Formats: sequence, C-alpha cells, structure tokens
Amino acid sequence: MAIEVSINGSAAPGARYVTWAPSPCSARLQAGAGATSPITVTLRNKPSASGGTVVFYSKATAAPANTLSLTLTVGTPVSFFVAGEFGKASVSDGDVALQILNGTTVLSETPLMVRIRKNANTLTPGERDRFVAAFAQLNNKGAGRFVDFRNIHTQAGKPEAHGAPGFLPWHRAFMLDLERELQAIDPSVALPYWRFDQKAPALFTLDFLGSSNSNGTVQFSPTNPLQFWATDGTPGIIRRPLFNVASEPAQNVLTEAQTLALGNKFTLFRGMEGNPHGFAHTSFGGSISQIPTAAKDPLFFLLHANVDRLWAKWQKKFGRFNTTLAAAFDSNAATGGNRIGHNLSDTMWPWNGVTGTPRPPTAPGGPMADSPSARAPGLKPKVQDLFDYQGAVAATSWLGFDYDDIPFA
Ligand SMILES: [Cu+2]
Repeated sequence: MAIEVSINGSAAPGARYVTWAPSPCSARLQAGAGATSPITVTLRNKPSASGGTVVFYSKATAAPANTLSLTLTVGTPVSFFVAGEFGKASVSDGDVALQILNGTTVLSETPLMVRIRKNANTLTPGERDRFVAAFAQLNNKGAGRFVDFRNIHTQAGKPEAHGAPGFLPWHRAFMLDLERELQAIDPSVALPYWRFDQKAPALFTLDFLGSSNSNGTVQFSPTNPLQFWATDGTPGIIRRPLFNVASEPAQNVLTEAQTLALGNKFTLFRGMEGNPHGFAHTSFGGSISQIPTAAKDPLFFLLHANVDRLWAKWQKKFGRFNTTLAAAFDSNAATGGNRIGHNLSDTMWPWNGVTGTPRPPTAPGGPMADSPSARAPGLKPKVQDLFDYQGAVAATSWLGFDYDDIPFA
C-alpha cells in the first residue's frame, strides 16, 4: 500500500519545512496492489535520538499530540496538521521523519525539517557553516544577487523603511526576502539572529561573521567563504566594534526586558528603532553604522533578525498580531495618514516596483521572493501582510518562519 503525503499543500520535497505553527497536510491512500480500504493508520515521529520533533493535530485548533490516528480510503486525501514541537527544532535538513503505520507496518516515511531562526551564538558548527556558505554564494564575490539587498537599504530606501511606523513591517519583509534567497541556495538555512543585548562570543569569530583587526578590517579563517565578500567593487568588510565582542553586549542597548517594557501600544514600542536598534548599529564604526552602507555587512541581517524577533516577542506578549487592533500599529495608518509605504494598506517599495516621487527613483531586486512552503506575503506585500507571521489570525498569512524562543501564539 502506498500513501502520498502532502506538506503545506504540496507533495513536493521543497515544501517539507515546518515551524511552530500548524502546517496543513494531507495523506492519501493510493490505489494499487494491496490497497484495502478503509484502513486505520497512525502518524508518528520516527524514533530518533537527535534532530527535530513534530507534533500532530487533527484540526489546527485541536490539541497537539505525539501521534495521530486517521482513517484512509483509497483516493481521498485526509487532512491533518503538523508543527514543530516547541523547543525541538531541527539541526539539519530532513532530520525529522514522519512515519505512517498500519499496525506495526511502516507504510510511508516523509522527511521533514523544523526550520527555525535561532540565536546565532548557539548554532552548531554545521548550521553555522551552511548559513555562511549560502550567504557567501548569494554575494558570489560581489557578482551575485546580494547586490540588490545592498542597494535597497540606501538613502533612497530611508524614507520607505525608517523613521515611521512601517519600520518594523518593512524590515520583516526585507529579512524574509533575503532568507528565502538563502533557502533557494540551501533550504536548510534559517536566518540566525544576533541577540545584541547579550555577549555573542561565538558570532564574532574567524569561522562565522569574522573578527575585526585594529583597522576594522574583518578577518576570516581560510575555510570561511565570507573571506571573498565584496560590495560596490571593493573586497572585504569594515567593522570596528566599540565594545568587547567576546564579553559584552552591544553598547548601551536596552535589554530585551526593557525593550518589551516600552509599552503595550505599537506607537510606544516602535521607539525601539532608536534604542536598541539604532544603538546596536552604532556600536560599531564602519559600514553598519549608517543607513546607506549598513547592508554591505552581513551582520546587518543578523542584527535585524533580532529587531524582528523583538517585535515578534512583543506581539506575542500583548496579542498584537491582528491589524484590526488599534494598538497593533500606528493610529494614523488605517486612514492613510502616514507617509506612503507606512499605512496598513500601502504596498511596500521596492517589491511593488513603484518608482518616481514620492517613491524612490529605482526599485532594485524585483518582487518578494516566493517560497515553496509558504504562500504569504505575496509578491508585492502590503504593510498589513507582515503582522500575522505565524498565521495565528488567518492560516493563509503564515510567512514560514519562527524564532527558537517564541512559541506559536
Ligand atoms: Cu537597522
């Protein structure tokens, strides 16, 4: 008996990536030799000592369980849901196997990954090396697709993405776009975050994001492909830390607890664009300290993954995933009172391709990268499409990422 398993609405291997949010799945008993119908089957994790773990739900709103019983009849897909068990993320691609058993007979085995954004300081050497390799390949010694990301975050992008309420949703889209490009190179990669309010001695090393010499030139080990990093025709990265990267957090940044205590309304919380966000940037000399050049340094993306994580944590703490709640965003945004690009129903530059005043003169990079597992936020996302990243308000809003320390809402 053969069973076809679909994950995230697709039987393709590229869709077999889950997070803490329940992913829609189905199992279909196929016609053929030995197929008796109906049969009762059990879904479970293949017993394994390491790697990720998934849990099962009959409905997205049901309680998760370690196993699930389904009755299958030939030809008819039966739906169920799968999520990573919180705290049990994968460490490599396909390190979870979803088994379907009839009695003790294994009818099918589907490899899965619980793909989660993790604290960069805690990555395994394998996770670190795959991330660094994908990032280096995206840049391709300055000749790759990364040039668009570098060019988006410039003076032209400043009013589109900074100093106004859209700062957090815009940067969430920017991170997701880059992460999906990395995943097109290596689907096992998730964007790690630099928790800048803690020391991160494993991050500023020769094998990871590099170690700055006294001139601020970032040094890498001979095996680190980031040694070939180049932007704007110039090799290398200039980054001069103004703090001790081995033993200290970034300079004078608010702690996570202080950031979450900025207030329960978005208008208060978005003050974090100054501190800790701005302070984390200016904890260095070099390109990362200024908007037009910040995205030249790969560290930018780990810094902003943490900014995004802080917003996600704040959303979870105060229940701010639904844009119909006034406190979830800026009060002027629903009525179009903000600058274009900072209202809930505005599309965001550059993914919308719109150029000319009041938008910037160019729109580098084209539309938002698609994902084989998640359909949202679409090719031309609106500000409002970036709030419900876990699909907790509407399952179709799921953006396909999660953080290691923020459970499903
Ligand atoms: Cu920033």
